[in-house]
Amino acid sequence: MPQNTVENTPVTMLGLGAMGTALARTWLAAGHPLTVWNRTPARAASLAIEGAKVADSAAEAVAANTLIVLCLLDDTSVDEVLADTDLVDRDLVNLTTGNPAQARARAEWARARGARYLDGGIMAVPPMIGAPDTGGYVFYSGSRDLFERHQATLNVPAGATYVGADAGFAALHDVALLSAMYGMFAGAAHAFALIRKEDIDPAALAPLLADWLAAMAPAVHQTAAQLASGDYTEGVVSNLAMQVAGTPTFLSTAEQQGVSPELLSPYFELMRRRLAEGKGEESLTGVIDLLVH
Ligand code: FVH
Repeated sequence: MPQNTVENTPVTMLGLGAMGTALARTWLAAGHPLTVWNRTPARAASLAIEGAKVADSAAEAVAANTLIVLCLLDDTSVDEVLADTDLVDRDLVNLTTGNPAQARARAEWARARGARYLDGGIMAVPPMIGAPDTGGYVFYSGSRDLFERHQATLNVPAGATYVGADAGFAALHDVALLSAMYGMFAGAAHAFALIRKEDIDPAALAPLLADWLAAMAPAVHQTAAQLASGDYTEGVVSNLAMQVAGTPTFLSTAEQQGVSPELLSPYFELMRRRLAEGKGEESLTGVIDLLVH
């Protein structure tokens, strides 16, 4: 096994889309010898000028280095790109977005081909790569040994956060956080819709929304504590009964403003179901139990 340091670990990068190119550029800038390959060769041109070696095939790129990073469109493209490569004794780090089952299957697939495997979930958009102050990072799961061996190199584009030996955990954390993000976007969309036809500047609402969401976000810590203790009434300030009593106000306001309640209604329905189970003194944590089959 070669001695790897952040200064000199050579990296092979497969996939030079928006994200792959951003990742590759940080390794080049940090002085890592870099070999790249992309299905459409033109996308490698700027990296070649910056010092990357451009391989003629994925097989040639995989043969060039031990550490192979993939950032492709989806799991199918990973299959296609690696089909004719020799992965024996390679360290495969797959940053292609996928679901947990795909990650676990890919880990087995890699093991069967003689490779070590780490899966990754990128919590960043391309401009956040190589920009530590922007808060981007990458979840990793799979072989802990592999993570520790390459941690310094993986830290170059964005903070590397290991979340477990189960190869599916990076994808699961990724999807969990992004799901919460979509819930937030859904709430914000409803809020903007409510003021859409009024003489209220969306630019004036935006900072109020951002501050309010930031103020409410720490509530997830109480949710986690309640899930751990099993007592969903612990420390409750605004109980479920009170919150359900308030839902008609939200629905009537939506109606008055000519706004569809379709983003809010499913959540309100779950709150009502939990209340109907006699859990009025709880927080909203009980909704989680209704979601899990
Ligand atoms: N960009 C983003 O904001 C998000 C942030 C979070 C993580 N995602 C995931 O990163 C993966 C790559 O995303 P990307 O932004 O680089 O995507 P594209 O710019 O569309 O590039 C796609 C690359 O995949 C290659 N590719 C697609 N299909 C195939 C195939 N069948 N065989 C070989 N390569 C394939 C494509 O090649 P080309 O079109 O240039 O020839 C690009 O290199 C992704 O999982 C995001 O979910 C990004």
